[in-house]
Amino acid sequence: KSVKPIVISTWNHGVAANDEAWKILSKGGNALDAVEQGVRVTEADPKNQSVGIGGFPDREGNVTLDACIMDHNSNCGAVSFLQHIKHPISVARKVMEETPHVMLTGQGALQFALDQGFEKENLLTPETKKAYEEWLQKSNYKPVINIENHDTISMLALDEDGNISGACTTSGAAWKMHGRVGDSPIIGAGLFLDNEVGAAAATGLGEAVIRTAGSAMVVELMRQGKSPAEACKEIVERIYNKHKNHKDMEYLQVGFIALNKNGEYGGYSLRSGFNYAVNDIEKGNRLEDAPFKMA
Ligand code: SD4
Repeated sequence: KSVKPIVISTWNHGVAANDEAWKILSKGGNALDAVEQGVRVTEADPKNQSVGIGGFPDREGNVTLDACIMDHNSNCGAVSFLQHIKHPISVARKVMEETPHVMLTGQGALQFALDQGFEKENLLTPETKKAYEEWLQKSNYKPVINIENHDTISMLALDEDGNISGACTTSGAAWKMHGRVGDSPIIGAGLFLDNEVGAAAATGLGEAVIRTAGSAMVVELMRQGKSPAEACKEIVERIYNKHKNHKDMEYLQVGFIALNKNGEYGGYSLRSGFNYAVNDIEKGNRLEDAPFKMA
């Protein structure tokens, strides 16, 4: 064991999630356990309105969750359009470890989760129910930059053995169409890693991240020699160029975080307001503002 561990995750809620991940990494534990346990903190927080319990519902009042997880052997698991289960990340891990598949969706994902012993819960809190009822009065669908639509937690970790894992979990865009799946459960879009190179993860408007295979491209740029920060910036520039005349541009926000095998990390977003939490041995757990292209 010779590598200095590090964990990075998206947004303010990353600080508490990193603390949990660090308990594992600092004791020589593995990155896969660290990222799963880390993002479970955010999933379980009913006050967080974009992940797990307490996430904003879709247009019909259903909370539907997306998540994926990936390890250093390129094993991966995902669930999408999953209802009634508070910890989709752990269901995703079970898909990875207990099935011949990578992704289960909707009813099938729920059935699998129940078979695995997960409990069915009501994920709509009094607060999100009230917000939904207020939203219903106008039923206006327009994503809001950096606010409720853009608070997925993505986490990347490097452990003492030099292995990388990543996790991504979200309730997706608030007031989305029933059945809509974003980038977050899609390996290559919301999350990607290659243990020879590094890892990347996304937050923001999932449609734009899927169109550009965002996280996979960030990892590929790092393979070609870019630093994590440079790679994130180049993909955000590409997303901007592809979308500058697109109808989504008005409310487009995307942000990426990346981590390489040497423990170097970085992030970049299209618009201001994106931050990420980083924890390592030297500087402890802190929030950093990502550089961005436009205000
Ligand atoms: C999605 N990417 O479902 C997610 C939303 C998000 O931060 O990232 N919020 O499109």
